[in-house]
Amino acid sequence: MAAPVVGIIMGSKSDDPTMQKAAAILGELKIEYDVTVCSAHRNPDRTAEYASTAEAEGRKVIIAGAGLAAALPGVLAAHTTLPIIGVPCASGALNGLDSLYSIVQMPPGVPVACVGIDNARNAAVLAAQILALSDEGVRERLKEYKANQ
Ligand code: RP5
Repeated sequence: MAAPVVGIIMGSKSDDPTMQKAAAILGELKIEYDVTVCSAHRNPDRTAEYASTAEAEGRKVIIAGAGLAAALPGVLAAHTTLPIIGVPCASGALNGLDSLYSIVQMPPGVPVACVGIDNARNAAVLAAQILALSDEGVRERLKEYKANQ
């Protein structure tokens, strides 16, 4: 069975309250998604497998949230050419600045889109904008969403 077009993945269950904001927007825009908890550091093999199989499974965009030394979006990007949108999650002593820098400072040739700290909502809107390039229904719902905010 095909996977939903958007995969939301996060490094820990503790990121869920932040990442639910992305899920809510995708639901509002009637975009299919699923949610996975998988840490780049604690579950490295499963993370690589998730990214390596994502395109063949039918995914089109991945939204990846992580805190602290947030390797998850970058590790996913290392294993797929699908667009990855990283969400730096605020936690720990540096309150998300560490995650922001980890996600945004990718080496040349392996980009990851990065939204603001805890701004999972923008990650969902950006994912919708990517899908809207080839999906007229999403494009129309997105226009309405943006006009009404
Ligand atoms: C990161 O470490 C996770 O993304 C989370 O933001 C942070 C803390 O994880 P827990 O110790 O709460 O599981 O990998």
